[in-house]
Amino acid sequence: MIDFHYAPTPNGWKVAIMLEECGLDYDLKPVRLHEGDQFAPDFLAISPNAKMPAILDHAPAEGFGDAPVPVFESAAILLYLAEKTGRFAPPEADRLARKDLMEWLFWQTGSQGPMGGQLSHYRNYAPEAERDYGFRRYLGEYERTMAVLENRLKDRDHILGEAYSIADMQAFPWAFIAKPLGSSLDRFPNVAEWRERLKSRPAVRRAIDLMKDGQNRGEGKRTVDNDSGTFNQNADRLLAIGRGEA
Ligand SMILES: N[C@@H](CCC(=O)N[C@@H](CS)C(=O)NCC(=O)O)C(=O)O
Repeated sequence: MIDFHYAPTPNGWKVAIMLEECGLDYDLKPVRLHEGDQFAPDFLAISPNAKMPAILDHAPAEGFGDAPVPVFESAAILLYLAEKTGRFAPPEADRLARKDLMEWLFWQTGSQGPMGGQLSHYRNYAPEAERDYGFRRYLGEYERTMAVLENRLKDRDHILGEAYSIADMQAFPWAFIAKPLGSSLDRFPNVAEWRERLKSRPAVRRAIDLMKDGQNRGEGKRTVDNDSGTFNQNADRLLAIGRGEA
């Protein structure tokens, strides 16, 4: 059994998609980000970055030892699960395809994800008075990454080519929410088609519907202006936790 520490956000969906695609049994452990669950010692032991998604695999594959295996960072989790199941990643022996896979996982982790995340913050949650420059800056950066994806998907159905893989699962959620981010896929038709292709997969739909009612949006949306407990990660807090003071 796999404990799946999850909140219904694009980063959470990446792992939900893989678990659903593989039909793996998982025990859903909701992380209530506005309640500060990400700072609980038990959670930090699994995810020292104090962010979800994270997993705890109680039945790891041979070679991982006897204790349950914790994994944090979405791309690392997807790779771990791909290796565990032998699915949705090119085989180790295909060195070139493996290299491609690593490139696109790192690209998402280092470029598309952080730009989308900051765009989301400025568009949806930043103090009203301070939104403008941050929004424009990250919209441009996010759309730049969409252009990279657009070019990659020219003449390809999926990021690695023919085969659907964890590289697609990693990048899809941030393209899926282009509109709520204040962007649009109109200029990126290859991305728009790929998004539809993935969205039509039953496993992807189950994943993006997981705990849908718990999404931070609509009426009652928590923002920096109305909720001091949300979006409140900082160095002081983590250092205090490290000293055992919090
Ligand atoms: N690079 C990380 C990003 C994870 C991340 O940013 N998670 C957010 C939710 S989408 C989180 O847990 N935020 C809690 C907080 O900032 O307090 C990954 O891909 O796993």
